[in-house]
Amino acid sequence: MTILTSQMTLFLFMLLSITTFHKTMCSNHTVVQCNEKDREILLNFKQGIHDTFGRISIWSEKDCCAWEGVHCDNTTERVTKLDLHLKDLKGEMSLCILELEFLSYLDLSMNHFDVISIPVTQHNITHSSSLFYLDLSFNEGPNLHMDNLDWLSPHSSLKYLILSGIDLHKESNWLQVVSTLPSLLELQLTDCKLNNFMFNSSFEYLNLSSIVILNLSLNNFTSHLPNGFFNLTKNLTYLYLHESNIHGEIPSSLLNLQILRHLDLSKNNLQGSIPDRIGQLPNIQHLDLSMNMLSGFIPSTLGNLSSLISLSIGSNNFSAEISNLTFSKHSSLVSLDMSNSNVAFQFDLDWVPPFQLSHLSLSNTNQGPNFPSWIYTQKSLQDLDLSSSGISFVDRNKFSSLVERIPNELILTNNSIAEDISNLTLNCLFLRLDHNNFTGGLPNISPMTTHVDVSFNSFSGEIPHSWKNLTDLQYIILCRNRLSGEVLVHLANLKDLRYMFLGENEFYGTIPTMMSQYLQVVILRSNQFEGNIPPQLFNLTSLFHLDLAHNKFSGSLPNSVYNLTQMNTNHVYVWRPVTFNLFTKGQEYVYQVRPERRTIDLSANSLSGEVPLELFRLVQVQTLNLSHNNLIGTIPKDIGRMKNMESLDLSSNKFYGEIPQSMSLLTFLGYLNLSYNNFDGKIPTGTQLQSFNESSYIGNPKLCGAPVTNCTTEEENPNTEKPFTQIEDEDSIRESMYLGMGIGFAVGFWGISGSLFLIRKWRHAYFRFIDGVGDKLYVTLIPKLNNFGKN
Ligand SMILES: *[C@@H]1O[C@H](CO)[C@@H](O)[C@H](O)[C@H]1NC(C)=O
Ligand SMILES: *[C@@H]1O[C@H](CO)[C@@H](O)[C@H](O)[C@H]1NC(C)=O
Ligand SMILES: *[C@@H]1O[C@H](CO)[C@@H](O)[C@H](O)[C@H]1NC(C)=O
Ligand SMILES: *[C@@H]1O[C@H](CO)[C@@H](O)[C@H](O)[C@H]1NC(C)=O
Ligand SMILES: *[C@@H]1O[C@H](CO)[C@@H](O)[C@H](O)[C@H]1NC(C)=O
Ligand SMILES: *[C@@H]1O[C@H](CO)[C@@H](O)[C@H](O)[C@H]1NC(C)=O
Ligand SMILES: *[C@@H]1O[C@H](CO)[C@@H](O)[C@H](O)[C@H]1NC(C)=O
Ligand SMILES: *[C@@H]1O[C@H](CO)[C@@H](O)[C@H](O)[C@H]1NC(C)=O
Ligand SMILES: *[C@@H]1O[C@H](CO)[C@@H](O)[C@H](O)[C@H]1NC(C)=O
Ligand SMILES: *[C@@H]1O[C@H](CO)[C@@H](O)[C@H](O)[C@H]1NC(C)=O
Ligand SMILES: *[C@@H]1O[C@H](CO)[C@@H](O)[C@H](O)[C@H]1NC(C)=O
Ligand SMILES: CC(=O)N[C@H]1CO[C@H](CO)[C@@H](O)[C@@H]1O
Repeated sequence: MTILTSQMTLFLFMLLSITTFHKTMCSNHTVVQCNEKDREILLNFKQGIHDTFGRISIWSEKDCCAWEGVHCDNTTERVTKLDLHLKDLKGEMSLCILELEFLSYLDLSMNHFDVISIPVTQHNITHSSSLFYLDLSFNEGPNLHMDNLDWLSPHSSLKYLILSGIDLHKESNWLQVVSTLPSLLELQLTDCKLNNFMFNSSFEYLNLSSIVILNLSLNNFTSHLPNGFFNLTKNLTYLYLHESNIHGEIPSSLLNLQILRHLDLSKNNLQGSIPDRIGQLPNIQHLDLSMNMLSGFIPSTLGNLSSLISLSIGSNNFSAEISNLTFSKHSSLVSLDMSNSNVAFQFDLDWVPPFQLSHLSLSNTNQGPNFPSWIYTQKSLQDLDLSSSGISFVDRNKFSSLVERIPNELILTNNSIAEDISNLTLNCLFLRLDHNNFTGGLPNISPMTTHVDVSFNSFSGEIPHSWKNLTDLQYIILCRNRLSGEVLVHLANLKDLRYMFLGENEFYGTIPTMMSQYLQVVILRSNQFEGNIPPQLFNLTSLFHLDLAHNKFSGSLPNSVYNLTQMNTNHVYVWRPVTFNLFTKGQEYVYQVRPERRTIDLSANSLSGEVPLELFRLVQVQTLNLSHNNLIGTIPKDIGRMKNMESLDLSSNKFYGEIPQSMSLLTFLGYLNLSYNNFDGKIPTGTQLQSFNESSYIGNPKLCGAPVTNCTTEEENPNTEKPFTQIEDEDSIRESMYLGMGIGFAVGFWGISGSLFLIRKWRHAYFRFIDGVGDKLYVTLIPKLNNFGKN
């Protein structure tokens, strides 16, 4: 195993240290004193570093062997190991550090270094290097690059070389360089912008036969894999080539790799069919061919791979049938992902598989209308994803006990299940039952639950007692049900809540003054909430989407609205965006929650009083809808600074005064509605404000200028009643939603892409999520990440 190999080395290393330690104790040696030359090199290295958190501030005292991350040999007193991973270091990573004569282990990974410098002296290091472990990976500097890898040549003892995340696109000979390292066991060059596999030159002379672990995922090869390439890598056991823009067919030399255990070719452009010879990979345990363009039949020889632990072949173009026979020998299978495929599943109704899965995804496949009965036999499922699989009917008892058992992730999104599950207690951490036909009360959920989405069902009644103490809950999505009660009283206790989607239910009550400080999204749209909007709501520094529309809120807007700092800064961190479709009066519109689209929608309430001018200083807001209230105010000149504004609706209020010339600076404005107010003066001319049609301005009798016609005559406005009709309002909502919608926005709701791993913040979130999934971790692309932490 990946983890074993590197761990064993670590173990040996420690064993060595312990023995030397023992020896010194016997000879009553005094404390190790650091070698003066080594000390100087370390101090040199430190010079370029910004140690923002003071993690290596101790690096100045006399004895460098006692410094953070530095390890010396007890007898020779020379520096042998430098481990500074995850120390928040920034600045320059100077490879002068490799001049440490006895350095055998160097780990500078997972910091924020933004430049690497390679001193010329690197190329003529005279001592024979004993460096066997070198990890510079996952530093987050935007411009971390190396022109070439020539500096590696003195380090011929290297066994582990991990440079993931460093831009190596200028190094076209990377393969040649690494082939000069005769002991190399593990090579990780993920996300190095490699664009070349030396396809056109000959590679037969390369010596890659020592490599056991090869990870070249997340590069951009834009080509096929050279056919005989894997004839050179006879010891290859772990191969990761995920998302690397590889074209062509699966090369036949790959199927000669007799000891291959992990093979990940997912998210490429592979074509052709899976060769029959795949059945001759006797040791394969993890096979991931998902998200390619493979077609044809799924070979029956796949059934011979009796060592398989995880199989992922979804999102291809197979036109195949799969029967219980395909899996007859897969008694070790733990993870199966066949999502997004047209494969016809021909399992006998009474089939009892030879395996017990912990992870199963059959989303976007054709399973229904009955829940697949073989899944009921799986007693150790941790994750189950059956979204969009056409299921309508379940065996009530078997279904209940299955879903209650699942501890991690349960996704049944977008089926037609119409059960009453109010008696169940679901123990999963991630729960998605949205877009079904569940009825009755909400089920009980575990106090550890972090994500709940039960939107678009027919759940009714109040929030169950078990939902009132969910201290870990971060995402609660209850939209479009028939739920009622004073929900906010309970949610106010959830200190970690980020997303709160309660729209389109029958909830009532007021907004409490204390709410989670982490709230990013608050959607209370279309309920019966009432009372004032407490100033504290505008004090939530992470909030970027606030939708209180269509309730009965009253009172005025507090000045503290400017404290919505997230509406004002242009960088937002969000776990993931959310998009869903709303059907209103037979029409569908897309409702988007994404951080680039800062939204304030307070429309169709009974808000009154003066609108604080601060509202128009929230420069990042893209959608502002205050329509259908009784708000008074003018549009200040400041509005010209709201440069990102795409949709502005102030209609049916009591705004007055002139439309400032500066409004013409809002070049992204795609929807404008100022109708039915008391604006006066002339609409600024020669600007795009003329590109909106008259309906944007109608109902302001004193407003002049194109596109308003008849504006010289003082219009009578006998009817002071607001011309507010439900239909008109919904039309305008729909329009304003459409506008400014990004093209190609297709981030799946809970979709987790491999590139997640590159972004530290996300990586941690993902690992938390994946924790306990065990083997799923292996199929993912970076076996290195937790080498020394896990297993
Ligand atoms: C010897 O080395 C080990 C491991 O590096 C260390 O823990 C120990 O303190 C050292 N012993 C002395 C006497 O310095
Ligand atoms: C080590 O040597 C010093 C003197 O050189 C002595 O005082 C001390 O007791 C010795 N310690 C041990 C553990 O033998
Ligand atoms: C290393 O090479 C550089 C030029 O490449 C030369 O100037 C320098 O003297 C050499 N250093 C040693 C220690 O040989
Ligand atoms: C390949 O692996 C075997 C078994 O671990 C080992 O004996 C052999 O030396 C390796 N080959 C190379 C070229 O490292
Ligand atoms: C990959 O490389 C091709 C050309 O070599 C380029 O057109 C494409 O944009 C690159 N893709 C990415 C994701 O960088
Ligand atoms: C790879 O090796 C196999 C068997 O050892 C051989 O048949 C094939 O011709 C080789 N392919 C290339 C391109 O060298
Ligand atoms: C849900 O049930 C209602 C009536 O009970 C039915 O009209 C509707 O079509 C069902 N929806 C789905 C998605 O099954
Ligand atoms: C829930 O449990 C109660 C008591 O055990 C039972 O009377 C009721 O029928 C159950 N409801 C459903 C929908 O199973
Ligand atoms: C809520 O959780 C806390 C801490 O876990 C516990 O002390 C308290 O009893 C729980 N309250 C309810 C109503 O379950
Ligand atoms: C808003 O937050 C600030 C600082 O966290 C605090 O001083 C202030 O009292 C808060 N305002 C309200 C209305 O809670
Ligand atoms: C706005 O935030 C600032 C700084 O956090 C705080 O001092 C101030 O009290 C807040 N204003 C209101 C009205 O909460
Ligand atoms: C247990 C079981 O259902 N076995 C069936 C698997 O498929 C073959 C071929 O369709 C049947 O003959 C077995 O009875």
